[in-house]
Amino acid sequence: MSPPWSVCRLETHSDGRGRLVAVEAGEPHLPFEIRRVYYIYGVPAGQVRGLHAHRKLQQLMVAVSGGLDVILDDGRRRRRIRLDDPTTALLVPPMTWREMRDFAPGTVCLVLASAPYDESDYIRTYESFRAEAAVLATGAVS
Ligand code: T46
Repeated sequence: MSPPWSVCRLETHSDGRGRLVAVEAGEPHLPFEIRRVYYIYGVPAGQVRGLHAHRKLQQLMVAVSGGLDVILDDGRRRRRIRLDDPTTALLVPPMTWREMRDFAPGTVCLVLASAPYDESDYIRTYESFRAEAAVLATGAVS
């Protein structure tokens, strides 16, 4: 069974003036309406971000500059994905534990999100995440 997250290639418009990438609602790699945009930058060497999951939020992540490792875990599988190309987008579905590590100097990570910021959507410990994911998995087969 394939993991619930996915990596896709964004179309680049290149000409003598440089390159442009557009992300537009309705495209297959963006299965949600964008309700929020934020970006992460200025991450000191060795710092780790994330370390949480979201109950409902969907996000599309792009390293528009530099690179970082995103570790994703759905409670059964764990994968480490290097984002270091502004034409590569990572779709992170709900109920996915994420950790962001090994930021290169100068990294800017753009995130498109399906909902406004909501602290109650966060699961902040891995143990709680595993427990909630297990309950959902049980519900799915019964
Ligand atoms: C995620 C990963 C990829 C806001 O006020 N509004 C916002 O939209 C966000 C995202 C954060 N904040 C505040 C909350 C904290 O006081 O900014 C501060 C840092 O947020 P946080 O510690 O959650 O940052 P990360 O990098 O650990 O996680 C963020 C997102 O929160 C999260 O949804 O998936 O990036």
